[in-house]
Amino acid sequence: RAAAILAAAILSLGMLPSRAVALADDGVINYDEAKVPPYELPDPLVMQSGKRVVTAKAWQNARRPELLNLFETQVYGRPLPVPRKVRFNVREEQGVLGGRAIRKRVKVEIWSGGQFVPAFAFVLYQPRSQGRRAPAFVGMHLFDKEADEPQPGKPLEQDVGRELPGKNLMRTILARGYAVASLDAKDFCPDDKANFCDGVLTALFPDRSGDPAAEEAGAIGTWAWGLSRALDYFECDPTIDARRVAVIGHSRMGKTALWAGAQDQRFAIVISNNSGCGGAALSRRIFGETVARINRVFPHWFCGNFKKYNDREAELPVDQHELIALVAPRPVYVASALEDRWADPRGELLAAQGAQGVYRLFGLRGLELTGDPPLNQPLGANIGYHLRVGKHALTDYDWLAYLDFADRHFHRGSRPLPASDVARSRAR
Ligand code: GTR
Repeated sequence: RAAAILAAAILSLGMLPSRAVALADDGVINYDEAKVPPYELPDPLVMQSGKRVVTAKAWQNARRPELLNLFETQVYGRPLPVPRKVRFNVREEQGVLGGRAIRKRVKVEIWSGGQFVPAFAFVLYQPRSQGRRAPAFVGMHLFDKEADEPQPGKPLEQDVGRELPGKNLMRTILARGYAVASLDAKDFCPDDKANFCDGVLTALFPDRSGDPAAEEAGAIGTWAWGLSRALDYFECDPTIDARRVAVIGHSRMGKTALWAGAQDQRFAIVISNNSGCGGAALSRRIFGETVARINRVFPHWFCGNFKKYNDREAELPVDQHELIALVAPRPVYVASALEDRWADPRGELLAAQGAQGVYRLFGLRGLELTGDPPLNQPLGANIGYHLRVGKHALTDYDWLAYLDFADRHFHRGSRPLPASDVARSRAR
């Protein structure tokens, strides 16, 4: 095992063998660090007018709204409106895992056209209350909602020396005091360019059809809206600490988690796992998946305007380090996998580092690192980062790092339950 870890550890990002791969009709995908073009990143702390932002107040009041607007109009589309009325029905509330936890199935209806329309459903696992509200993780497709004992993470193929303390990951998450909720992307819009407007999108917004127009939300914007609606539920469930909710996602759902967390400041922590192009990776590096390729294969993910930047990344008024910066001053975690070159691990690291100036404005430490990151070593204070061995996946290793990060940032302990709910949970 030590040999395997050592072998993995001597591979640093820069030392990976270089190769360029031709995909059917995509031209050439670059995997060669030497072929990354020279580029200049937009400075998150310089307004479009050229004025420098030097205070946290100026960031919050002027630059943050300016950047949000650019991401809305040029990348993800305008946010869908917040519903006027939402109704939550807890359809099942059952003791699971030997009575140590509770599973809830929640159906959500949204007011539209003069009536409540069934919108989406999700499953929530939470520790049996110890008299305190549980902090929570929420994301799309985090576990199999039908399994009796779902397993959110995937075991790592290589052993990196971190054993799960519980029987499996769900038990570990619950034993550490966290709730975890999983939503289904297709409830909001199917992940299919031919019919992505089916789902709740057209039920609630009947004028939507076809590819997203210039500033219209695509699938990522729609899914992000869904994550905020789950947070609306947490605000109504007195057993959950809605002020300590981490939004998390892997890959396309990592892009979604970042966009949800950038916009909705109620998310207390934002976690991007291997989110790559259109997520945590810098577009201007043109390494692995590119803007042109993602727009061609997934025309329904981003807004219409994003297609203007196919093969013209330098013209983007933003880059993805500024998406990460939009989370400030809240903690954000970016994780990469060594073999996941399609997602450009180095581009994800540079984007995380590129957000640091904004955290410093708030007097916060970001990710202090010079040179290549050590493997399998969580880093950073308010900007967390790790590069683990292995492939594109949300693994138990990743989850354990996120649990530690959340423990550190949620350290003050959650608020007590209201007295009536303490009595109710005792009676169960
Ligand atoms: C790929 C896509 C990536 C990533 C991934 C996933 O096909 O090119 O951007 O989102 O799917 O979600 O697993």
